Amino acid sequence: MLTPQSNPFRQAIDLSGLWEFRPDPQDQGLDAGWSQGFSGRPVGVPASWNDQFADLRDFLGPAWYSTRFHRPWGWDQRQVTLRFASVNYLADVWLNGVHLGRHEGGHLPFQFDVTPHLEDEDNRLVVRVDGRLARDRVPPGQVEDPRDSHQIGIWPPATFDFFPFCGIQRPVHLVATPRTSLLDLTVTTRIQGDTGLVQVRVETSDPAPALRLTLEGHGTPRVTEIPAGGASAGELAVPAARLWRPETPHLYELTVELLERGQVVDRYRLPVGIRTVAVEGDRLLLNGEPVVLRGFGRHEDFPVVGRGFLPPVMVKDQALLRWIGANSFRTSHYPYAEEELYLADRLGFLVIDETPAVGLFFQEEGLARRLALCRQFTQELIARDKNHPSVIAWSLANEPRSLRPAATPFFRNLYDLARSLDPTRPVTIVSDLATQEESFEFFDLVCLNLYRGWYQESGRLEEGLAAFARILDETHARFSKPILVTEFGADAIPGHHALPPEMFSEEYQAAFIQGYVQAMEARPFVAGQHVWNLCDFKTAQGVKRPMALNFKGVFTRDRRPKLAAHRLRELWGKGGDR
Ligand code: GCB
Repeated sequence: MLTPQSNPFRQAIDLSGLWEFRPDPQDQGLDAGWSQGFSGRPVGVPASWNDQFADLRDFLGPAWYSTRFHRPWGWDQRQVTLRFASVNYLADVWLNGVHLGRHEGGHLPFQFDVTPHLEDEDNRLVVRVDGRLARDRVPPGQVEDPRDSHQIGIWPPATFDFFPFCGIQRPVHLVATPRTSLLDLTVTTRIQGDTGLVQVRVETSDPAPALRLTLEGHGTPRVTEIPAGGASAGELAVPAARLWRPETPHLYELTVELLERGQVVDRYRLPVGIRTVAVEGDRLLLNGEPVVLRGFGRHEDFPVVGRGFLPPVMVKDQALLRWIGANSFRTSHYPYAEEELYLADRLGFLVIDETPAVGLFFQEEGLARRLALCRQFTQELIARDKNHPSVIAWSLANEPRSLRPAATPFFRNLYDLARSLDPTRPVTIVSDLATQEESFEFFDLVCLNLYRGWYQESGRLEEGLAAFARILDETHARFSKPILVTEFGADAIPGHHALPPEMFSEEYQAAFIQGYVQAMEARPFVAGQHVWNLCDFKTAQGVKRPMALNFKGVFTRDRRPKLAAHRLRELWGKGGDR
């Protein structure tokens, strides 16, 4: 699916701003005809609603949004699509009283063809959003059996450790395209000697039109013309290619043009990084060379906007990653805004891109539905992010409660789907079960979350570190694959100091992280060190989360460094490689 773009052939209009909003705790809006339009209280879009209104922090829906817009001049001859970049969790959309459809799942885009429904003036757009937590949703909520959830007794009753923010959280665009247009592009790259090979597959609204592909960025532009009736695919060879890698994230620019009678009728531009990713034995290879990911698990989380789209925070966070010497992050525990990935492409961060499947459990009841949702999310994620050089692996779940027998076939199903959709990237899940996670037999990477010396061996860091080292060695012995430690960390309340270090002090967090990094540096099969978390973040309320915050950030929620941030910067030699 293409990210909206404006040029002389296609235009995107952002509908962000102040919309009308009505909570619907009795679920009466549908019967009361709110789908036809209504006025309520003003709400900022895009953003979560929870932190905008003191009376609605823990309210998860349903709630209604509406806005009005005019059709731009000249658009009556165009194909018009309405695109939502993310609505959490369940969205029903009406335009001028017509139900356009429904989308389930936050953090992934969906769109509707609205060409037949548009009026010249005063178009009424209405969205009903339901963010309630339920056992048959993904991520699930209301799971009370401790065998199936780490999160018991918190409020709201999420089955995951971050606040269940909801609403229209990313931009809503109206996109006008020509009647015959480019629908999708798939770019893959290979390296042969010093030549980069860029393969481009093009999907168009009419089958097999004429196309022109142009790749610019270094040396002579490469151009390929594909005649009408052809394969809608082409390959561009780039001699002496500049490869994309964290230290020098070189981007070429691909222009795809759709031609009718020799005239350009549609155009789309895409940054392209020439690079390969592979797993060989227990090493992860980027462009054929072993690579070690150093970085963080993160969250989209900021005061007032909640999980809302906020470009300055993206820029700030990637600047902090650069400052500290990181080269990587994971989009824990859901896909991040597309802009975050375009930025990572430019700045050279290696991204593990994760679906919203956090807190999965495997009781038979509702399992088929949860699998269908996970398949949908995997498809939508790969469709959205397949062209980013920064994305080097797909993560299909975080910390599933996999000890029930249904877990392994569930993940085999998802693994096969992901590999069939994208054979070019490793596929994994992130687990806290180490050797007991049977699915690591077939996943390409072993991603572990470990908190020994925190949740276990609490306050006894030396014993925790010994347990950590033992688990690394045992897991390596069992699976012989690259191990990425995708989470390790300790809460530190900013300004709390202790000598000797004690839990929740900045010293304990810094010592914990230092001990873990040293243990991983000593093991060449550890291909990734992701500290949990870059920043403190909002959670549900519960006895483990004072101030409803997770304090494992090495930066505070307002992005100030703790002691551990300075310690990491020294340990990671500000970007230096081993
Ligand atoms: C985990 C989870 C993460 C939590 C973290 C913690 O294993 O994956 O979502 O926030 O532990 O701090 O407990």
